[in-house]
Amino acid sequence: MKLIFKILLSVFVISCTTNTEKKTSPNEQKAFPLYLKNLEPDRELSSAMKRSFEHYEAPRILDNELYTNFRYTELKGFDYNNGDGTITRRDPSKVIFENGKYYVWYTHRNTATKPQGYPKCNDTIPSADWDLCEIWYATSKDGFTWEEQGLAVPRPPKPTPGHRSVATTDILKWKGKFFLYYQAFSVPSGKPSDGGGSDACPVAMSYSDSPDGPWTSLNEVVIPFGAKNEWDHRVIHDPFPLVHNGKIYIYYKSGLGERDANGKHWDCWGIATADSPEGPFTKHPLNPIINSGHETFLFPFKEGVAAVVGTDGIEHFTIQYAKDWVNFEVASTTKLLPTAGGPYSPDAFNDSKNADGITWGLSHFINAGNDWNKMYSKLGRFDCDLSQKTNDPSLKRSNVLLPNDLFFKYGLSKKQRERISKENEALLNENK
Ligand code: AAL
Repeated sequence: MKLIFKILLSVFVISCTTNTEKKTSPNEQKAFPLYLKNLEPDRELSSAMKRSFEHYEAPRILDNELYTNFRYTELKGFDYNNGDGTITRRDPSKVIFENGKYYVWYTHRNTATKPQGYPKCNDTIPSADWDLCEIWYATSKDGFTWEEQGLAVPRPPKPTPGHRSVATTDILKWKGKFFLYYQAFSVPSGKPSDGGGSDACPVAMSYSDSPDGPWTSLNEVVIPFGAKNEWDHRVIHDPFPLVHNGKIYIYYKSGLGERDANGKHWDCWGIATADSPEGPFTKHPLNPIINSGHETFLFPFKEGVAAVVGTDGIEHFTIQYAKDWVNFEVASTTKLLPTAGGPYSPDAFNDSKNADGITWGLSHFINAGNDWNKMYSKLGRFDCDLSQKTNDPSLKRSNVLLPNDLFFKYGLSKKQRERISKENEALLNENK
């Protein structure tokens, strides 16, 4: 079906874009046909139908390689102290396959108390879920049951960046060696810093000959803050390394503009590239290159790169694609996306010109115990069909029915009910 459709579609699109004859005007043309095979090449189309054929890879969701829904599975092998908030595991790296098993690295916190916020924190009490953390790792034979291996990157001694917390890591394999990039906090998250950032940290790196370590810290920042009035002045978050055209591409997030009514900066993503893992990294002149997604992850797909753009921003809950690795276009919209996903991306480092895509990875679930007074996060597994080779129609279904009570869980606030009753009263008074 896919091949026939693609042939039909290419004939139609070519005729649309190259047809120099005057198109039939809408009034003269017949109704849109029941089957696409009867679609007239010179037909005048509405914006929506034009977009269906020209913007998206395919007008029907089942034929769109960059659409998927997501399925989730609880992981075995991680203990969370009965969810008392003292242990957290979050922000998993990409998953890699080495030595006959899967590896993942993540932010690990094990503190005497749950996070207490700033300035209640101190040298043993965390301000946030990712404060006073280290980078730990785990291995697995099947991606469902994991064996925690323990510490990979500790907090370095003062004054090395990261002495307060090392968090939100990702892995690069380059010329047979392994590199972990991570956020290097020198102050507790929540402490206002230069330019109003309260989650301020640059990116640092440690390296090893083996995924099992030992890891040696470069002991310096590799992706620095932007200058005072630059978009990425406040934070450099979520380093995400991939290999493209013989270079290292690190996608990262920062937040620009004033905080909005919900206290949010405008989350955007940029690229920093280098010829070697320790840098120097050059920030792309077109940065920012993704306009949304506090939680976004990427993977090489065909000759380009895809981005799963999660929470926040005008294009949140979209899957995007950049054939040139810089200019992203929305490829599909979807729901229940992985938060802070770390995909198993076999082509992450092999500079493929026809990368297959992904079918699973790990993500995190914040407030895992549904009790903000015991704030901790846990890791989970997601599965999807964002792969050229895989063809799972159930993962292309769009009408994923959510439990009805989930909708009523997100009810109106007292203030919203008061606004509505005032509107009702005003309407009744107008019509007395
Ligand atoms: C994550 C990431 C960064 C932030 C915090 C931990 O989702 O955005 O790492 O600092 O939240």
